[in-house]
Amino acid sequence: MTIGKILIANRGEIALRIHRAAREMGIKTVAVHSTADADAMHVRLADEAICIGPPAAADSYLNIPNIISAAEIAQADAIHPGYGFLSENARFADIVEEHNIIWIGPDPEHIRTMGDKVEAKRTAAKLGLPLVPGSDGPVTTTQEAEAVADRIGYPVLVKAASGGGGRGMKVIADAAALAPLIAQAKAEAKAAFGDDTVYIEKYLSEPRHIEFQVFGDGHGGAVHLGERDCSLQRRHQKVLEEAPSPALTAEVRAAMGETVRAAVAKLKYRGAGTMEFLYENGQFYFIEMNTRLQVEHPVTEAITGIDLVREQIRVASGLPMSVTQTDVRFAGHAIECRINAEDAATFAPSPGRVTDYLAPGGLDVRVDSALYAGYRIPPYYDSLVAKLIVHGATREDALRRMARALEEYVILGVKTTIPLHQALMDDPAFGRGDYSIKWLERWLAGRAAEAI
Ligand code: MV4
Repeated sequence: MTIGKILIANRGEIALRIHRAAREMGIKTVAVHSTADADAMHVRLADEAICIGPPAAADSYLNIPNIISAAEIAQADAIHPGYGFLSENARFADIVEEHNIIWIGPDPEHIRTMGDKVEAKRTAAKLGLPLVPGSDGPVTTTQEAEAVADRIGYPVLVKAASGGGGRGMKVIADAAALAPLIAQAKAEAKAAFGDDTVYIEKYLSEPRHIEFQVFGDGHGGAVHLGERDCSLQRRHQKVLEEAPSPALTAEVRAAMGETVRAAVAKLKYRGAGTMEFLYENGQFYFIEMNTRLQVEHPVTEAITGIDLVREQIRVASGLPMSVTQTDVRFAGHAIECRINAEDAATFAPSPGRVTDYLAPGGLDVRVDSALYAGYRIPPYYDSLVAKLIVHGATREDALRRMARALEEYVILGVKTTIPLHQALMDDPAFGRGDYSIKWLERWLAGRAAEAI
C-alpha cells in the first residue's frame, strides 16, 4: 500500500513536523483546521487544507465525522493523528480503517489495551516488565484494598484505570485514611471517566520519570531507541526533557532497553510507542505505555539520527523499519525546552499576536514551531508554541548550547516560558542532573518565595 497523500489530523508544531516528513518522502499533505486556525502555518504549508469546524476542539480536531469526510473529499490514503486529540482514540483508529484509510499508528487493539491502565499493567507483567508492587488488577472492596496495602506497606497510591497522566490519583498515608480515600477516588473516577475502576500501587516518594522510546514493525520486529528523562514536570505537564537520562549508565540502558525491546517484539506492536517507568533506587517500575508519537520525540531523534515520523509512515505503508537494533547508535546528549505562551512566573496563558519573531539557529539547534511574525496565537488550544531542541557531544555542551539558543530566541507580543528555561540552565542542581519528579515544583516554590 503506497501512501501518496496523508491527512494530518492535528495542528500547531506537530502538524508541521508530520508535513515535513511527508514532504521529504514525496507524499502530499492535507491539513485540517478549525475556523480559528485558518491562518495557521500548518494550513499554509500543506498541499490542501479543509476547514473541519468551529474553534472548540470538540467540534473540530475531535470531530470524527468531519475529519473522515475531509479525508474522503481529499482522497487521502492515510491519516496521521499526531499527539493529543484523537491520537489514542481506538474507536477513531477503527473508523479510519473501516473507511479503508491507512491509520498511521498502532493496531487499535493495542491502543485499547494500553488505554486501560489495569489492562496495560497486566500486559506489561506478561511481557516480563517490572511493575510497581500493588493490587493484581482492580480493587473493589475496602477489605481488598486493606489487604493489598498491608502487604505492600503504606503510603499507597490509588489510581483510576481510565486515568493516566496523573489524573485521578490519591496518596493514602495510613490505614485510617484508606476507606474514605478509596471511596472518593472511585466517585471522582466515575465522574471524570465514566468508570469507577481503581487500583492500588506502592507510592514511590522521589522517583525519576524515565521513558523508553520503542518502535515496532507489527510483525515482531522491534527496536528501542533509548530513554528520555522527563522528570521535570509541573502539574503533570512536562517542561523539559533530555536524553540520555543523567541517572543511567550505558550498561543499565542496554539491559533495560533490551527488556523493553523484547516486550514490544512479543506484542507485535506497530509504530512508535513509549514505555513509561518510574526509576527509584536503581529500580525501574512500569507505569503506562503511550501508543503515540510524543511531544518530546525530537530528543530521541537528536541522539539516534532516526526520523521517527518517517519510520511511522514506512511501517504504516507495509515497509520494514529502516533500522534494526544493531544499527542504532546513541550519540551525545539532547535537551528539549517546551516553550509555552504563558507568563513564566504565574503560568497564566498569554495568547495574542506575535509582533516579532526570530528563531535561534546554528549547529545542532532545532526549533519545532508553527509561529511566525504576525501570527495570532488563539486562546482555544494548548499553550505549547515551540520546542527548542539542542544536541551536544556531552550534557555540559548541550546545556551551554541551550542557554545560547534561548538567549537568541525572540518572541515578542506574548509572554513565554523562555525566561523560566534560562533560569533552569543557570541552576547548579539542574546542572548536576540531580533531580526527581518532585524537584521542579519545589524549585518553582523556592523562586516564588524569593521573589516576595
Ligand atoms: C506514581 C507516582 C508514585 N508512585 N506511581 C503521575 C502520572 C502518571 N503517569 C503516573 N504518575 C505517578 N505515578 C507510584 N506508584 C508518582 C507519579 C507522579 C509523577 C510521575 C511522573 C512524572 C511526574 C509525576 C508527578 C507527580 C506524581
